[in-house]
Amino acid sequence: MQVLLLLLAAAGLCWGQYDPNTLPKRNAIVHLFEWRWQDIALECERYLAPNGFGGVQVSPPSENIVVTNPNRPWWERYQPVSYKLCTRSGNEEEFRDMVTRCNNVGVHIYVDAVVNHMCGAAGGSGTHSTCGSYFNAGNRDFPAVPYSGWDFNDGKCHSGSGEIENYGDIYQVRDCRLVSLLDLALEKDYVRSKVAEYLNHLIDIGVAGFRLDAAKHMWPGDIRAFLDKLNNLNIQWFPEGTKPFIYQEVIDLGGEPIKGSDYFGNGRVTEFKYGAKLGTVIRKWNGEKMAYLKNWGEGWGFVPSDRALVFVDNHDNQRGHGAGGSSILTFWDARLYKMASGFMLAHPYGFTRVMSSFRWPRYFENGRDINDWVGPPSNEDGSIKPVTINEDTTCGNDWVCEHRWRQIKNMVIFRNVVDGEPFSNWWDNGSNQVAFGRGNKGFIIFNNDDWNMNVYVQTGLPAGTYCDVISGQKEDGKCTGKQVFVSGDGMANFQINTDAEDPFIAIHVEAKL
Ligand code: AAO
Repeated sequence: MQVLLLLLAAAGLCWGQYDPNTLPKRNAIVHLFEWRWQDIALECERYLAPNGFGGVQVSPPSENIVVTNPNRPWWERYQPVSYKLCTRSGNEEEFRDMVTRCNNVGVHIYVDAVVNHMCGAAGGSGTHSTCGSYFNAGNRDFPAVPYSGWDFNDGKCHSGSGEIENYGDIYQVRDCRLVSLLDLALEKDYVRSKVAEYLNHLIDIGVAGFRLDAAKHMWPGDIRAFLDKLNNLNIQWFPEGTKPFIYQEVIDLGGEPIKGSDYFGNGRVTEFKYGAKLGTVIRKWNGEKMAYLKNWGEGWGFVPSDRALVFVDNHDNQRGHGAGGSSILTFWDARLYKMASGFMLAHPYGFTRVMSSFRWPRYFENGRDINDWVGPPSNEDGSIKPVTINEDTTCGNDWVCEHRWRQIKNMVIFRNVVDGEPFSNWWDNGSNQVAFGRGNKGFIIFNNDDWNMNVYVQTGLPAGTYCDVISGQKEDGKCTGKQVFVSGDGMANFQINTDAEDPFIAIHVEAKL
């Protein structure tokens, strides 16, 4: 028994890195999808640090194939050809400058690490790569790493086509090609060492952790083997002995043999059920209602809270890639999206990631967006357009900047204010009017019914006048939006009409007059 416990401890505890490595009271990161490094550096300094964001997930920084048919899709960045830090987002110097400047204001950088594969099998040969490195997909030659034929899983895959044909077969999922992407032989120590070298380069520059792309397509033990080779974080910004935060992209919506829990030994996993279910509830599909959210979290069959990375949408499922389906809420459904984001950021379950997108010419044909490939706002020569900032603090050049929407930004702050406080004072009307608090620090209430709401509920908060941080916020000692009066017994009256611009109200102790 003792031996078993020791083994379990070794497998489950020693290697795992579950702590997001954000500064205390910074409890959300934002995915600045396809942003340039120089824009991220500025955003850390001018917006993210002052508003309590803990970090940024950046798009893959490793050199990728240049795809011209279609013309420079966003997904070309998921096809590495080398581990040089050289992409449309910027070069190594700009990457270093970003990491340094963001760390210096307490905003940490999380790298999207594409290490399951290189480019697609039909990627051709030549120097059509973001840094001009030569490669030959046909004979598996990537001299800039270097990788060659025996570093790939071609011989190990047992599906007829060499592709993943059946997600019910765990060997295919791990040993065959995902959408034709050349699958690295991570069982080889050489390949593990090259991956670790790449990640250590990033760690030494100062990054705080990694999203492991396509983790489901790697064996958990192979992941552990390269994680085992990683350095501790740079002591210029992190306490000695800090391990990188690891969150693995494992799509587990149920119904397949590979489970998120298979990966707990390595770090956290992306909980895809979260956004899919929350979208279904807020859209009121399949008879779902917000009252059912009372036991949101593990009660809904999600992974344990301290193993979960959660999000309303991600760069894939906001455009029909990956998994989650049509229930996923995105900026295109702004009103419902803000409610879902508000719910997520108020609720204690999981570590939260906010999405920040670019607009694209969405166009549905037969239920599918035929422009799902369109890359970031760019110039004629393919370079990515800068993120410009309008006078009203929103973004220009087709950058959506959901993280700058007042409702979402203020809920990121709410999450920091209520950090560590228990889920409390749940109330619902049996339908789609619900409310809950976080100890005596914050309270949120929603009306997603088709009729007006006028209720007295227990907030758990100290008496006083609070500014609603959804319709406005506290500025110069005044509320720019609605006010809420909490009486001595913690009760407060809330009125939310069904046609309100945003049918929810949130208050917390730092927005009290
Ligand atoms: C592009 C072209 C391809 C071409 C390839 C190579 O589109 O036609 O063959 O280049 O030339 C992204 C894009 C891809 C793109 C790729 C490389 O999305 O379109 O391919 O870059 O440029 C699976 C993986 C998951 C992956 C997701 C997209 O498990 O890891 O597919 N996400 C990551 C990234 C993503 C990136 C890659 C990985 C590759 O976030 O941006 O791809 O680096 C099931 C499985 C899931 C599976 C989905 C989709 O989901 O469970 O594991 O995700 O299928 O194939 C229900 C089920 C649900 C199921 C879903 C869809 O909801 O409950 O389980 O249906 O069937």
